[in-house]
Amino acid sequence: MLPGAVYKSLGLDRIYHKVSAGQRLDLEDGLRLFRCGDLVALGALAHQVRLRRHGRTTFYVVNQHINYSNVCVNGCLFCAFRRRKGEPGAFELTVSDVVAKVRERLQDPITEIHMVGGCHPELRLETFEAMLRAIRRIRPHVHLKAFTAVEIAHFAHLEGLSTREVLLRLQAAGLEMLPGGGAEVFSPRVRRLLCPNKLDGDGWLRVMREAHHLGIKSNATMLFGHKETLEERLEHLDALRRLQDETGGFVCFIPLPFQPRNTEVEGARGPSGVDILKTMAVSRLMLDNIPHIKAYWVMLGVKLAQVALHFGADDLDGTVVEEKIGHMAGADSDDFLTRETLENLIREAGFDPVERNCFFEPAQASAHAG
Ligand code: V47
Repeated sequence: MLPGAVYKSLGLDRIYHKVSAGQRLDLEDGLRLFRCGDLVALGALAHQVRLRRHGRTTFYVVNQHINYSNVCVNGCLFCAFRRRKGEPGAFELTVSDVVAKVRERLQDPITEIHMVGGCHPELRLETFEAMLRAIRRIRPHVHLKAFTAVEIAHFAHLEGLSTREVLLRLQAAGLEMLPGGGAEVFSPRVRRLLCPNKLDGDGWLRVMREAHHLGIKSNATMLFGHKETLEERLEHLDALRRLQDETGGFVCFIPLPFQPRNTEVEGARGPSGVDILKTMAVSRLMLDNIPHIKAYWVMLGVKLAQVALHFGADDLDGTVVEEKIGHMAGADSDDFLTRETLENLIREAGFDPVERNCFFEPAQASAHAG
């Protein structure tokens, strides 16, 4: 970290002392950090916290993304992935299509399958149970991270069940973790503008609380750089921090920079590089109870993701393969990275690569076997 005098000159004296003492920052501190003109000083503060927690370790995962469908009833303006049923470009996979995708990569040492889709108007819960069971049969050791809190609430609505009942059924079929998507920004103002039909912020947090109480860990995201204010970003982080105090179920936080192409968000160009790095650093500093911060290379681009490892992030996500949500919105990153590329990127940035599973435990040889 830079000398205390630097932070004093920036008016960040109090924050510097709080961070050094491991004390919690409040929303006003967060705003001061966002408004700090010295990006390197801000990054150094977050980097100190990152080094304290993880040393020079940077995590990555060998994973596979599967999108079972992009058909969605919600119509969120920021989403370039969604289609109405029957619209050109709409797709939905059957259980055997999903099995075929898993089989295609059976020779790869994958430890995590990340499966999400849109809020499909007809697909039934039993289809999703069948998908999970089928994957489990052919890859018995892989960890299944699937369905956002928004999808869980949608399944519950279609089935006339509670979200807790849906979670229990999916857990019995093999679901181990929920990905962090669908959180966007919790602000009701922004949700009214961009995704009025989607599960609201309180609903998202409620499903996550239920999942955590059932022993299903999850990640959390924040989509930023569209219509939200800095205060709304900080309120979002604070809501996650409060739930985490209660449940301890969040494993990793993922700030997602908005990709504007092919979306219907007027006048939004997505965040600048400086804004992305600031948001990464502020997230690390505010979320004192969430262990990991992910620089998701798909949305950041590989180059900025590498730099973000010096701004509080300790994870690069994974090999991915066939990512659609970011790429359909214009993300110009590659489709996938090999394990070797990920390790080289991490080493070149000055860190020690460690392969993890979805819970951030060291990847096990047994998972590689199947
Ligand atoms: O929920 C949608 C976001 C999310 C755009 O949990 C967009 O490990 C940018 O949640 N520009 C899906 N973002 C991705 C996601 C995720 C990815 C990797 C790992 C994990 C994890 C979770 O992408 C959506 C939405 O918030 N999104 N459209 C867009 N135009």
